[in-house]
Amino acid sequence: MTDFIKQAAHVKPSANQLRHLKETPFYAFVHFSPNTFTGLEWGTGEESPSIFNPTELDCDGWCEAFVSAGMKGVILTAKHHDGFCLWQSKYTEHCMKNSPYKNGKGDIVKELSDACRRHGLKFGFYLSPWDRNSKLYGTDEYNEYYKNQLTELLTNYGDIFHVWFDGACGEGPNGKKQVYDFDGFLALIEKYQPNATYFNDKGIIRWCGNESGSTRYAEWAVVPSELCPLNMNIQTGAGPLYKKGTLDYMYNMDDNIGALSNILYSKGLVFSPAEVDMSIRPGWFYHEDEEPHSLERLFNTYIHSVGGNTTFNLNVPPMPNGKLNEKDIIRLKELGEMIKKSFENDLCKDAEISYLPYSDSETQQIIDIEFKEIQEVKYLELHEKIEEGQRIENFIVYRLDEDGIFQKFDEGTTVGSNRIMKFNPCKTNKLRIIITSSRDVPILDQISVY
Ligand code: OTN
Repeated sequence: MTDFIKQAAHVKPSANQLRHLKETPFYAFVHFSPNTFTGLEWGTGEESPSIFNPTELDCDGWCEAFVSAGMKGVILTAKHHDGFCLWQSKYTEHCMKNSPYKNGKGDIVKELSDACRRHGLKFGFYLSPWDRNSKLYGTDEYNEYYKNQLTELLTNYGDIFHVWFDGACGEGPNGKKQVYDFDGFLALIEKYQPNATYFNDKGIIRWCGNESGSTRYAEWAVVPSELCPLNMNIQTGAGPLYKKGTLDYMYNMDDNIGALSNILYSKGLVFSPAEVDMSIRPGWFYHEDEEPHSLERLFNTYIHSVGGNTTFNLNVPPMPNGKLNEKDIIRLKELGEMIKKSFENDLCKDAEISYLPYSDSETQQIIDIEFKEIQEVKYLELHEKIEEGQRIENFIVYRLDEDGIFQKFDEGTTVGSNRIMKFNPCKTNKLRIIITSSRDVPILDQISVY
């Protein structure tokens, strides 16, 4: 068993995953399609291209708002479930060619990807595998159609940092079932954008398992290779019995998928960090009767996602005129200011940090952080050297009180690429972190206190 635990501690990220975690922990999702004009969340595919006409499209304004929030990238729904393509596709008429925007010459993908470069943001796209417009859907020919569209997006708009494959599909038993050539899709990314990551239920970047922004108490980037997407049948018990000797009982919405109890019987472990995808408003698309979520909710989601070993993909839906709603622009600016203000003064810069053994086991460690004077402490930020694997299982934080006694102050589980602990503010001149459990020698490459 201990050998297996050590193996689990050495499952490492790819260069693309490491770059994604380090360079784009927080990015914007932009849901923009005929749904913006119909008020639907799942378009029927019967919408006329003539309704898609964002007369005041302002991609620079979008990017300014995203930059103000501290976001590092943007992902556009280039094609949502309704099948309408926000670019000039050679493979369908259900695209910008037949939109009145710029008299059929418009290309939203180009306008946004160009604006991203002007504002120092990375660009990515969402291409819905589910397509309610294409008559090919449900046949092998659809895979060729989809791969042609994917190739257009991968080759005509510059560097792509992230490709987003939504797993949603509403086709019921009487609907057209599509068997996707996912290996073929991924081969195109490898061929044309080898530095890009991709998102799906269990991929290079894994779905966190909900769309409300809630995060796991302990988020492991190292999970069983058998992790399967949510299987509603198993959920409702209507599905097949679990196949003996498999992990069919465990799927991507489970809470503790990376815990030892779940990885122990795995046939293999993979590095697959989670992404938290959530919308700034109740809907993914713009609805004028909705309001943006509170600053507190968005900030706490940031703390628990970016500071919970995941990335945060926050959706901001443009209005039919092509601009962001002023309330969303203000909320994004407020969020960026709160993040900046909360983490701009690292008290560890002037502190003395010492490492001491806690026991005969090198997987337990004491880290003392001594400030030159009494400080008010609100946040602790820890980063494991994730390129060496994710290891820390549990840690306890103590503060030295006015009587010189260490008082237990907080306790955490996983750390990973980033763990932010938010404390009830307290005054102390010394913190002690005891790493009580780790899968191998813990290696931290950042300790910050704010
Ligand atoms: O009805 N749904 O499709 C649905 C309801 C609640 C939450 C998610 C979904 S779809 C779900 O979206 C995820 C991204 O947010 C992933 O793409 C999953 O594969 C997909 O099933």
